[in-house]
Amino acid sequence: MVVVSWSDDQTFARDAKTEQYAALFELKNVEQRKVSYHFNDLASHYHFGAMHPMKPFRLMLTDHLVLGYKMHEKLDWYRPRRATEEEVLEFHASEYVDFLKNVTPHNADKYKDMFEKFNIGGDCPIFDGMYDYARLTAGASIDASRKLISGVSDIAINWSGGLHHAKKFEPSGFCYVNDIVLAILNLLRVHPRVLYIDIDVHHGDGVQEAFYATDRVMTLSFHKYDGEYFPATGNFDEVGVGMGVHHALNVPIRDGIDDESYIRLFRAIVEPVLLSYQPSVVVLQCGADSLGGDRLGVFNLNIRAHGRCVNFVRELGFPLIVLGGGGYTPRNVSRLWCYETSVCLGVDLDPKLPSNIPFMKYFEPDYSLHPTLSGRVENKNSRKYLEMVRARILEELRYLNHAPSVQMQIMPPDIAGFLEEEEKRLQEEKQAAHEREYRASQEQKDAARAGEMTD
Ligand code: V1D
Ligand code: CA
Repeated sequence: MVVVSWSDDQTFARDAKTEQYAALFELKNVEQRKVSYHFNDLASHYHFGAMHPMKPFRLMLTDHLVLGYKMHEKLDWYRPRRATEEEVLEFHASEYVDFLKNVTPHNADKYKDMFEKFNIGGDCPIFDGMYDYARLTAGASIDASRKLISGVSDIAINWSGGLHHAKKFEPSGFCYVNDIVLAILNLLRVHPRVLYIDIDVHHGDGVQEAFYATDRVMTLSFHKYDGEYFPATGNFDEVGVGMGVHHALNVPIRDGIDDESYIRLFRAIVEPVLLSYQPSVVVLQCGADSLGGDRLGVFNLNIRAHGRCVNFVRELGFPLIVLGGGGYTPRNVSRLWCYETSVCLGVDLDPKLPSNIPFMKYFEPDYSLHPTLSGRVENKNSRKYLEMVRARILEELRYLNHAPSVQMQIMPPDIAGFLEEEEKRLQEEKQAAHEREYRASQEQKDAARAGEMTD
């Protein structure tokens, strides 16, 4: 039995069965991992509208903090391209992409009849450069997935991504193109199983829906749920369908959860999910609206607690894509994602913000990386409730007592064609590896026999 050190206080043992499924990707020493940062500054210049809570400017603030702390010296820094139309079409319907491509605030009148059909309105307005913005954010996530696939990066960060609500046929919840689904589809060309974890305060419904019928992706979302809070989905009973049954997990949380309860719940769920599902790559959506003091959020988390969840996943050692998401108090969003960049790098930052950064006024009066954000909302999550949540998820996991096959019998039609070729290649690779192993063992035996004869 090989014992893999997982983190300071955790040890995971690999038995023969785990070994059998874990052969495709080597776990590296977490401190040696290469981290890439995918950000096109153009994405931070778009405006959803004066009253709209989504402010791409938060990305510029994040960028200034990351540069101010000089983390760019330790990161592989990329300025990604826009996703191509062809790439966007890997998930989104052509009718919807045509609409996104053509509509502008200036010609909106011409398209008015389509607004209801395409869910255009308060949450998802038509704004200048909307499609360009969506393609920039998606291009960054696709590039991040490519860096993992090629092995150039072990961790790839895109804070402009994580737009988890976008659907195949329509935008939703400030998200127009689902960069996460596009990145995961790309990972599935090579990786047998993808684990998607979502710590945005909202349910990751768009990603869940896209992979609801496959066992190649497990979606796990932690979110506020009361049946009304946007998007009003994500109760325990959404577990997947067909081949995907038991591969969607939802952790419904009440208002005001605090640091300790959240971290405990996160670890208590993520650890067994990993053991049961055995992914070969992890995608983590780090929505910053789960912080205390968020304009739309209702939790009580501090920056360190949110970062502890990221660190917990990082320490597992899997290839990892780290994405942004929601977050509506820009000064805290930028602090969080700067801090989480340092977590990915495994470096410590001075809690006092660097003094040489633009927009310093945003960080008044404390100029700290870790302002107190907790304690503003009453915690409605009793111990008993959280214990029940944990037990419900573990119960669901019992159905997953083995890693699902790499082979898929039934796939959603749009994903199936896309993956067929990769599946074949993967099987051939496995067969070739088996044959190599067999030949090597025969050669060893032959050599031993030859040795016996000469002794
Ligand atoms: F407060 C607003 C002002 C202007 C426009 C929209 C809003 C707003 C606040 N909250 N919109 C919402 C949520 N929408 C509703 C609608 C009411 N209808 C019946 C639905 O409650 C949408 C919240 C979206 C959250 C997005 C996200 O944080 O999860 C995200 N993640 O990645 C990117 C965004
Ligand atoms: Ca979530």
